[in-house]
Amino acid sequence: RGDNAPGTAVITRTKPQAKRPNLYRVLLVNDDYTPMEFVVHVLEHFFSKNREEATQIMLHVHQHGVGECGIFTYEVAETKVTQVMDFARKHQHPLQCVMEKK
Ligand code: NFA
Repeated sequence: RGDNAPGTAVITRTKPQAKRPNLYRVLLVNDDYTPMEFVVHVLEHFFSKNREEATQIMLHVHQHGVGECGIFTYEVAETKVTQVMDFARKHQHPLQCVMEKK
């Protein structure tokens, strides 16, 4: 009762499980108006960078036009982008944060 009939096993998995998630790069985009200190604060607060790392990334974005803040799964990357865009808008800065498939 409740068991499978003799000789009828249930196959639950056929492939070895190796499901790595798709990863997304989150980027900051340079502009002429957002204060450098604001960008450093964003990198510290939303991307857990220390002051030194945050300053390096901010300067990279300032000099090259774009720079990487981190690599995340889709859901986490989307959350970061939304948080940064909301925070920038709230402070009336034009800072842009985007994500791209890695
Ligand atoms: N370019 C901005 C400035 O000179 C600083 C900045 C850096 C803005 C990185 C956006 C991203 N105030």
